[in-house]
Amino acid sequence: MGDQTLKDAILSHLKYSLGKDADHATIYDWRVALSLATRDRIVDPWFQSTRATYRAGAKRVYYLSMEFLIGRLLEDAMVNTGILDEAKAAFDGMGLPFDKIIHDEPDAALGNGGLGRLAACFLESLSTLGIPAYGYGIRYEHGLFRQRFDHGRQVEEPEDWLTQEHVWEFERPEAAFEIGFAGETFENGGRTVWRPNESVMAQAFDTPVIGWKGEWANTLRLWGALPTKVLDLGLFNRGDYAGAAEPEALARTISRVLYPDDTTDEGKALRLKQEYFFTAASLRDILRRFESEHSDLRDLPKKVAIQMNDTHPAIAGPELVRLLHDERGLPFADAMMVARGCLNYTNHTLLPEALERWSEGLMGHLLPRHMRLIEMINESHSQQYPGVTIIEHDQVKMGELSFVMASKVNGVSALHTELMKETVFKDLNGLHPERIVNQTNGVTPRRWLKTCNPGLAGVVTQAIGDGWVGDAEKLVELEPHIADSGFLERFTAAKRANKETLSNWFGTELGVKVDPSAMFDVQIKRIHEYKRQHLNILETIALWQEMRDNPNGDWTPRVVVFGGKAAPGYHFAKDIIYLINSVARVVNADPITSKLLKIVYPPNYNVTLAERLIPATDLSEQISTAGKEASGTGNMKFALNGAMTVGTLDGANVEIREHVGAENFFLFGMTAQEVWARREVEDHAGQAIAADPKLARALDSLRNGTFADGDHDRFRGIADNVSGPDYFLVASDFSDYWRASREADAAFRDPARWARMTALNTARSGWFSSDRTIRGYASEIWDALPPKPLRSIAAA
Ligand code: BZD
Repeated sequence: MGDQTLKDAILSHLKYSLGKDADHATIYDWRVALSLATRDRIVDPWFQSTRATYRAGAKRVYYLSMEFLIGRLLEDAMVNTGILDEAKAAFDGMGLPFDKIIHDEPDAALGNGGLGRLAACFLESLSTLGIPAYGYGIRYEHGLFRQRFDHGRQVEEPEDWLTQEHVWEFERPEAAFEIGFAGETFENGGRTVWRPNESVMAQAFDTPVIGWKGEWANTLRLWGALPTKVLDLGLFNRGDYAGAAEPEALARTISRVLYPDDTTDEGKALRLKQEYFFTAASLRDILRRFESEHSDLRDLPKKVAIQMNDTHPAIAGPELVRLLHDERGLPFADAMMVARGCLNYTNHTLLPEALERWSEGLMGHLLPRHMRLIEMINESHSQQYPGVTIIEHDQVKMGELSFVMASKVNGVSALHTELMKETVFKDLNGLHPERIVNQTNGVTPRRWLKTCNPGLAGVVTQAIGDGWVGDAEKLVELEPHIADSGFLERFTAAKRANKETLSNWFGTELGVKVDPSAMFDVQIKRIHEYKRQHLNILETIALWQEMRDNPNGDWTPRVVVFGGKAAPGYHFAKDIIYLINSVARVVNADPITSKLLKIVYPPNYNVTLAERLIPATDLSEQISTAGKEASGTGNMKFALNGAMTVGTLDGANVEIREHVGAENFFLFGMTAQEVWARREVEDHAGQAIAADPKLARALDSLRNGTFADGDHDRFRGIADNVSGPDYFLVASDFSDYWRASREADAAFRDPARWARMTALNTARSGWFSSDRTIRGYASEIWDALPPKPLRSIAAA
């Protein structure tokens, strides 16, 4: 490296790492060469970070998560190391298409949605703040499925990001642990010994995660499953080739695929194996590192903070007790104290069907020693605090187990944390009132403003300098500029340019022609009943019907955009997708409304698509039934990028509204308390429909075949649900949603007012930076500090 220019480094990698000469290099070759040249700039700060941590004897934070939804890494890494402009200039100079090269990178979708993306933002913020940390997870060969539409219906296809070499990772064959399952336990010399009868190797793959300004890098360590025994030579020699390869295939299954469901707890044995596999390997690694520096295990909580991202790594409680008590001989009570001193738990949902429970039978079979330890944990807790049990109806409740084994338990927004105390953890909170704390989620402003929206980021930087990138709360300095019409014009022009780019993309990629001056109204997230995409499409149908009645009315033209995947087994969610696509087909072909309304549903929503859509959005849809969305993080990304929100008082919407000002947020709908009361009203849906003819007509169109080639039954399920049980209160919130949407329309028709409101959203969203969230975890949960002051932070 040395003084080599970036261009030289790229050409050198092209030649010596890829064995290609510039005349024959493909886009892929250039992308890999650029990635390797960028990676080289990360390795030194990475080593220095490790050394600084070691030298300071600093406490390390370990973030255990089944999911890291990291997306593409190249552009973000170039932005954080400050080489983006130089890289672009190098490729421009060689006459090569820089954008195309960057967009060649596969999107690493090692997660389902918000929970996984939050983990990725946290890793970046931990590095930006210089807090020594490791992310631990699974190196899935196949991430979240690829979504395609076949005549409007979702089709799932396997995702295969690892068929190309993953250039960011370093394989660590020496960092491997044997992980056992099943078998038996016995007593030996006063200690319990677990002898598994099945095992796999967990092997580490490390990806450095560089922080803003390239000063600190932490490690994302993902475990891949390998067989302990590669080939059964005996079987092979007897000609049984399939049988001979079986151990390898079986072992690899554990890290083969990401479970694509984030709503229901399926309770499958392979899932429990995955959870134990990565948790056990991570704990082994954590103890190995601790023991190489320290001798007294009772000091573990001073040097180690472990965050369990939801209950997926909840087996960490019993496993850590096992490692300390069975394997290292600490008395059980001491092992419990040490384990609890290290562990913390974040809850991400109150939905009862998503709360993990494992049958005692399965747990006892796959992890016999852990099942016994869970019983002991349960006994010791209920002796001290009668009234709560971790095991109920032959099931282990992983939320309760995590709670009991954690020093701190946190929710992810103020409302969610309060509801946790009142509902799922009411009894435990009564016994341990100091344990639950709130840490409202955040998003990294590097990826979610600077990188994804360079136009708007440039306008912001021109006004207030670039200090906001490392300290997003500085965005409030934009407020005085909002009185300046020149600033507002530039702000609006940046949004307009993004909308033009997106319109072109809709045209070329999806064949839908949209008008960039229309309001871009976007709902992107997993498809769920509680997120209520069906409320959105019903309102869109009603709007279309009203527009047709009066095409010369004073309408605000809209482009309604949806993005999101449904879990493969979630039939109602798949019906919603089918409905949206069917409505889009009819509406987009209607000559009467063609200048007023378009519906676009690009398939395969992922991090990369979010980066494309969010900068071009005028109106962000955050319309979940109050009390159901733990936080939301998309809502924050939109506000940061100068979109207005139409939303309920749910999750972090509440805090976003407080920050940006009630007058800059389109609020509608019932509160969580009103939702509970409304469900008690007999025929609440029928009453709401009778009171709103627009809703009645929209529902009729689902039953009369308008969107189904005359097939009256195709969408009857959705119509009947909304008219009947309507647990998520689509009907009851419809009229108020309509009102708020028309208020948004009116505001949009006043461009000066709209510009002011959207700029205020950006100016006042800095608090939703994941840097602020991580500072909260560091001081209130982990007691972790950066070992050395970073220049970028000191300057901020
Ligand atoms: O976590 C989400 C919540 O629904 C959001 O409200 C919140 O903002 C984010 C981050 O805190 N939860 C998930 O994304 N959950 C999952 O993805 C998931 C995955 C596997 C199993 C269960 C849930």
